[in-house]
Amino acid sequence: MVKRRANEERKDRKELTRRGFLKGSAACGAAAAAGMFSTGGWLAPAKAYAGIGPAGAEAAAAGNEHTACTYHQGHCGGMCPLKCTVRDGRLVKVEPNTCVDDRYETICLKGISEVQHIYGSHRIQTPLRRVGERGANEFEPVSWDEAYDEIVERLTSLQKQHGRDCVVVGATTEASFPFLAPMLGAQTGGMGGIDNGTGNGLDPAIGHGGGYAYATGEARDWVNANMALTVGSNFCESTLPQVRLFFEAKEAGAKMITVDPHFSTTASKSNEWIPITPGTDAALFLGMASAIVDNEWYDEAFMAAHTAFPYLVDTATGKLVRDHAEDPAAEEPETGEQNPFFVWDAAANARVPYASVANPALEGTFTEGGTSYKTVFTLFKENQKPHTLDWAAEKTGIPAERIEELARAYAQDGPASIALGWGGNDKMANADIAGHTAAMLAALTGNICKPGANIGVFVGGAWNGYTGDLAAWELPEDMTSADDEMAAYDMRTKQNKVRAFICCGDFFQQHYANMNATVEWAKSLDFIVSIDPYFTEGAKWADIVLPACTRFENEEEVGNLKVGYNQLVLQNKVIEPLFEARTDFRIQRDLAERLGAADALPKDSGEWVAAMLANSEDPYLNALTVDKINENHGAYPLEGIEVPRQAFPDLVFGTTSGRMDVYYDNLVDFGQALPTYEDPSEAYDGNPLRDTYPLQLANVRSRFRIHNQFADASWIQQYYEPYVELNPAELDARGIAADDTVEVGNDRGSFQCRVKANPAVRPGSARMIEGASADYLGSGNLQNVTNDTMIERGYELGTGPVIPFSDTLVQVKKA
Ligand SMILES: Nc1nc2c(c(=O)[nH]1)N[C@H]1C(S)=C(S)[C@@H](COP(=O)(O)OP(=O)(O)OC[C@H]3O[C@@H](n4cnc5c(=O)[nH]c(N)nc54)[C@H](O)[C@@H]3O)O[C@H]1N2
Ligand SMILES: Nc1nc2c(c(=O)[nH]1)N[C@H]1C(S)=C(S)[C@@H](COP(=O)(O)OP(=O)(O)OC[C@H]3O[C@@H](n4cnc5c(=O)[nH]c(N)nc54)[C@H](O)[C@@H]3O)O[C@H]1N2
Ligand SMILES: [Mo]
Repeated sequence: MVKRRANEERKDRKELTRRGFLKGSAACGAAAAAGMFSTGGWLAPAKAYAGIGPAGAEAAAAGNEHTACTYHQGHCGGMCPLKCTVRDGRLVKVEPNTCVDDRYETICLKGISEVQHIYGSHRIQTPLRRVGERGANEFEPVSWDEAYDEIVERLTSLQKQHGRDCVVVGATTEASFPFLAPMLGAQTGGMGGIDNGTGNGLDPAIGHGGGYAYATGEARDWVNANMALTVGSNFCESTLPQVRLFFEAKEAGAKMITVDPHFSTTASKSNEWIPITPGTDAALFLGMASAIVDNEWYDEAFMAAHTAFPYLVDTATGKLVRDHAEDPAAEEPETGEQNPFFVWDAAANARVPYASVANPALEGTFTEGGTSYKTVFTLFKENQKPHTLDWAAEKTGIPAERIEELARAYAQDGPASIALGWGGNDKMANADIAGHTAAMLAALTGNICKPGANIGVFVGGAWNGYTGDLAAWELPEDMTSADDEMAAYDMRTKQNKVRAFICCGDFFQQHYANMNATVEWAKSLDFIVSIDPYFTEGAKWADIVLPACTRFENEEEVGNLKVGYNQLVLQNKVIEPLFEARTDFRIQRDLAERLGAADALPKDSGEWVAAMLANSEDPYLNALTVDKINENHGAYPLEGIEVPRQAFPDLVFGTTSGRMDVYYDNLVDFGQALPTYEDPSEAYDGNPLRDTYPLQLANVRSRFRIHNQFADASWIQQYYEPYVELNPAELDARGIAADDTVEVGNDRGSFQCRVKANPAVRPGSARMIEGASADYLGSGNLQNVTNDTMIERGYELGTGPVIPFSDTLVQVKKA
């Protein structure tokens, strides 16, 4: 099954630096492209293009051309099912698939451009071994056998010395490595600190998104809303495959309002754009809450029946009153049924378990047996006192009347949805407070889990649509990954046992702020492996670099099966692996053979995919087969998707008490049991650091990239190459001209790149699309300047602190 290649084969290879090596390959790729087709050619239907004259038709008939289906990248929420045309072994055309129904037939510029990008200049062509200093970026090509031998030898000896869990396998979303950490007994590093800022505050009140603020419904539901209020998301770029849903809602009469410091694409497509001071989303929501409370626009019946507002709090401790003290040794926290919360029964003038009265007191201070209680709503009203409309206006820069009218419309004109983001305020240290306050707004008004009224991040679709319960491959019991000693972001600064890191994707660039700190740590590790189709920034610190396949390449007919937006998508072989690339599955399988773990893994990816279906507990899925999915062109609808998915339609939430648990008594010591405004950690007005570094640097996503991907998609580069954007007034003030090369810096570090003048960017901020490695910038990397302060409160939150990438102040100077 695994073809072993003699080491000798590689001996005659000239040693090359990585740069030299990639350059050579780029020239090769370009020549091949020029020889194969013109850009006019790929636009024509593949068969017709091949068939200019009868000779082409013959070629097609002779089997030189075929189509095959796969899926595309998933991190943009796409996972678009693609129909690919291959001619003479080369991918020549990528089209939307004809599969489920035309609502799911999507493709974007990134998908189309793969005919060029998979042959791009940064593809790694062969395994590489570091020859120079760590980070000197000097590598020699080696054979797979040499690479594997070195990996196994180094990992085994490190594990003998320091324990099995001295290894971390860090896999990004796009990489597929479910077997590697278990078979090594390695830690996984988690995806800690990313996209969890707002969710940390929102989810405990709803129990839906596991700390990630996934919306309680789909964007398809916006058509039912009277207003969809987007705050901190640029859906029209960050969910390109479903952007149609935004316009359908707008045409159906939903008022699309976007709150964003910058005139984003989504703002420009909305009915209204409301500019806001960066990092102050919590202040906007708190101001809205005050307007709702002061004007009594709230929904008392909903609050009494479905939220924690009537629950009693012991005023001495700030803790919610429950039936009995929880057993600290208990594995699972007790539910509200097992250990009830209490409310005040006015008729009986006594505290009673919450489920026992229909009309508990919403407000009041009560005393019983010497203990004084207040309801959550009473405490909330007290806590709102400083959060007045005028205060909110001052913080956010949004006029008080506008905040008040927004609150009124949200509460009174419903149904209304709030669309939060992962890319805006989420990347500020105070994001949880905004999430918590957003939950308050829904709890006050009942704008939740009914048509037109949902809340959370709608970006992606795959994260709030139907999920599909594919079976995981069962590994032997003793084959499990190790407990994570700490989150990966803490490994740089806190004592730990990690000696080796396997990066599947670019963990080092993408999962840490403050690159210089990351690099120092990377240099101190004993062994680093990078596995990726492309040569990443993090690969520069690796000892061994392995070339992975893209979605289009496979050794086998069937590669993988995933859940995309409301459908199953199958990865079929489109072309043979390019260069010497191997699939993620094969790399794991090869390593398993060397580690004596092969029997535990599927023997090939076909067996793996078949088991995902056959072993699923869902009868709809286990009745499916690969053949059946392929009869439907490699994509298959999940069950019930005609109706948009709705979380908690019966208003029984996934919380401890089953209601919206809006009071967080685990945060009493931080003064955040109820949302209380705090500034971001660095990028706030009035920070003295602003005298030196006056600009906040917003990190955003764009339709031209997926994080660090598509940097070497040269067709896309014609429209976008990495730059920082500033308002023209900020450029003038610095004597910088558009397109100049600038240095962006602060005390953590600096980088250089070109600058664009853009009046859509808010004065006082700079904006940059995250993800470009130093190879595409003048020098350095965006991550050199980003803020890696992890605030103390964060460690009390469900998914730990958020990395505040955009909570960053910089100065921009002409380079
Ligand atoms: N400064 C700053 N940093 C940020 C952010 C920010 O706003 N600012 N945003 C953060 C956010 S929100 C996120 S989610 C992360 C995302 O960052 P990642 O989690 O790193 O992103 P992904 O897109 O999942 O992974 C992309 C990597 O996987 C590789 N890849 C693609 N397909 C495959 C495959 O089949 N096999 C293998 N082995 N590799 C493959 C790609 O070449 C690429 O290197 O970045 C975070 N980093
Ligand atoms: N094409 C594409 N799509 C993607 C991705 C990609 O890389 N490319 N990445 C995916 C991933 S992992 C993620 S996390 C999502 C993120 O998706 P989104 O949450 O939509 O994030 P962004 O696209 O970065 O847009 C963030 C918006 O918030 C605004 N903003 C910045 N600071 C603030 C603030 O303080 N308050 C408010 N109200 N707004 C602010 C920015 O100007 C920007 O318009 O996108 C996903 N989709
Ligand atoms: Mo993300």
